[in-house]
Amino acid sequence: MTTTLKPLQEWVDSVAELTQPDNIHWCDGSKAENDRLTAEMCANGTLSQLNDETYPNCYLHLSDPSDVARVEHLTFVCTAAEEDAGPNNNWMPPKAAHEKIDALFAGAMQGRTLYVVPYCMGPIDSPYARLGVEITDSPYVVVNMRLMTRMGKAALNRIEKEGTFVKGLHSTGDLDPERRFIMHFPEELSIKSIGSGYGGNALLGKKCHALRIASYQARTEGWLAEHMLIVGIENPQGETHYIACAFPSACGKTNLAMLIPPETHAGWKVWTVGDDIAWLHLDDDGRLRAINPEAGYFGVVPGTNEKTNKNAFDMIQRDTIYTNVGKTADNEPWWEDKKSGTPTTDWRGQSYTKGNGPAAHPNSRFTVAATNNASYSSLAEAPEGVPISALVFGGRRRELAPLVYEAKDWNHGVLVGAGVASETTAANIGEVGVVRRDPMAMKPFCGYNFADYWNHWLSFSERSDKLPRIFHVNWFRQDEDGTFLWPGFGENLRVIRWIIDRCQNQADARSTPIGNLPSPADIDTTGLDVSAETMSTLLSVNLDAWREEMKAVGEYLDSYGERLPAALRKEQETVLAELQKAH
Ligand code: SAT
Ligand code: MN
Repeated sequence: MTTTLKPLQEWVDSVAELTQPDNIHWCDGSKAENDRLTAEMCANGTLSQLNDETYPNCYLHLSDPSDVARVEHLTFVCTAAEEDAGPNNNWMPPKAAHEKIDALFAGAMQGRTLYVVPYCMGPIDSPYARLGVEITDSPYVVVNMRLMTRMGKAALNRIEKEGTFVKGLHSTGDLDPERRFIMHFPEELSIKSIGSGYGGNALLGKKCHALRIASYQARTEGWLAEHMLIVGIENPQGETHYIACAFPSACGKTNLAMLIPPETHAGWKVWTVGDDIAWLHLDDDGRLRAINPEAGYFGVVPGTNEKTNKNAFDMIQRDTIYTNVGKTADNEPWWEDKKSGTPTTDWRGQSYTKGNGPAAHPNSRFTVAATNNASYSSLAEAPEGVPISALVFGGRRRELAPLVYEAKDWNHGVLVGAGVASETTAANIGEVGVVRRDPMAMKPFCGYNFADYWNHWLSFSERSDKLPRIFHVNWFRQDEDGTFLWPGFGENLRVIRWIIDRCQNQADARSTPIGNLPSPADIDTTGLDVSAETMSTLLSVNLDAWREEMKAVGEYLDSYGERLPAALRKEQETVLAELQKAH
């Protein structure tokens, strides 16, 4: 297989000349190709097969111990003008960036095979889908891309028809963090990544293309590429409402996308459309519609069990690639909070000893096709996507942010999103548990200046009067002893119900300076072991603390200088003034 598309063939030729591979292979996405690559990786130790009786068709990959998460400090957005990348991104001039990274690519594929991976982000027949080609020297990346995207022949056919595609060049290089860079050239629709084999750094269709490049493209084309799960909530009457929720990495998007209703909620069903990324478009009627550009899940393994996420637990019993988990003596995968089995080997491949760190890395991952998920929505492949009733922002915050509140209107909702703060997680190399601003959960993923991004968000209120309402949730409130106040997981459906009822004008709320909150009585707590006092803590607004928060949000917005939209500043001033008046 090669291609009839000249620019694609020329690009592959020029990359081969630079990187000097021994072989070139064009991926067709077939099972036979996948089986062959898997067998080769098992033979050379890149993969090992897990217990085929209890975990059929499951494999374990252990990455280099220095290569287990995204690397925001080595991730660059290289626009011609520095201000276009904004204070939210690391920046390098495109020419300097190409020179720096091309020097690392020179000869990098000697002794290796260069794989050409054509892929489609979104249902293959969707007008909203976008195409890409990743060149990589990692067969692990190829088999992951096959699960995470529509990869192979059908994608190449569409690329040849349309002629436009995002170019992604990847090599694992020598895995030295000193020679690791993830560079984006949004003006050229291209990506270059070297020195890492880990998910978000190496599976270029995901964060690099579907968020950083796509967010840039979306702004010029009038849509949104967001770090959001998409989930359908079906009530006992059979009506389904879709919501899209933006939470930072490793804050429970996969769990919410696959939620199992609690026993008290007979007749309710939850349908997964996507667990990480949403592409949102206004349709001809002015309704916001979402597609999931991905075809699989790259989820956090630790904490997954029959109680926290039974759908995920079940779907990773087969056809799954595990990365950086531990193993039992029976060659089964093991992770913290799995609730069964005993680890004998840890994620470094060393024998497991208690007190010597976790068996599974906190950012260990599963890769699995979406079709393995029992709650996979029948509309997940719909070319036109699903209509969105509510957008929900959230973060991981021990204090301050209530369980749920509703923005007063769209523009206030943009401020709520812009002000999101969350504790950092193991999904990025760096300190864990530090509160930082993570607007719209897009801090690591917005491919251009946040000031322009907020302006783009604000522009939607002029384009439609049928926009979804905007909410903020926080499942992670704790008391002074560090105990979680809200049970979370399946019980979050109780909060989602209030959100959907609000969208239908069927639920009450009280107005406060930060937005509209339910009274404790508005959230159904039947059968739940949460005291009235706790509910009132979860649903209260600490005016003193919020005044400080709103001032801090103002200072954060100031750091975007002249480009900050005046309308966003006005929203912040209004909320602060109301908080001051309420004193
Ligand atoms: O590494 S990924 O970016 O793919 C996962 C995540 O951090 O959200
Ligand atoms: Mn994510």
